Amino acid sequence: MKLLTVEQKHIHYLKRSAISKWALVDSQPHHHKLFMDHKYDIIIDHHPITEPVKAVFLDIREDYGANASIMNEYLKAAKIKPSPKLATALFYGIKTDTDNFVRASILHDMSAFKQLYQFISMRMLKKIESSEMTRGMLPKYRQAMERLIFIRDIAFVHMARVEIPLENILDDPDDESGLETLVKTILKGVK
Ligand SMILES: [Mn+2]
Repeated sequence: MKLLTVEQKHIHYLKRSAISKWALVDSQPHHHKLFMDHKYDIIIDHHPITEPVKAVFLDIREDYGANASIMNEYLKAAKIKPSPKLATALFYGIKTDTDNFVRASILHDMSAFKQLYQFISMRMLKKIESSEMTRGMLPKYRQAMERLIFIRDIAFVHMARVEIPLENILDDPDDESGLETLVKTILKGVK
């Protein structure tokens, strides 16, 4: 987010009255309690539909491994050439969401990946990929592993105050293989 200079605000700090259209991307209202009490104008997602979803414009494609692949098709249909930043962000989104193409339903993702490749900034991509873990973060990870407890098959870690953004620890918090992602992220950083 920092490298791509994407400005983001927590939903708590949004002035609701100043927003005329609500869009939800890569998720569905019942996925999080903060998402539930809105009427959405747009919902674009690729997660399986497990509960009825309503929006003025609804586009849920379960056969896409990455939401970024769907977004790429919108750009293509509108004949918009993505900027290097946008292309790199979508490209990285496809890489991580398909776990470098080892997850199911990747056909559409491969074609989006191929199309975006010509527009990306390799320098920026390399920077993003190597920024996932820094030396300074390792002690926190060690602490996390030491504090890890299991309650049935759910892993819990209480970290008190942490300065590392949570998305650095868990790529996709609603991912069922969250623990696997966590361990993999650590191994990736340590190698
Ligand atoms: Mn996704």
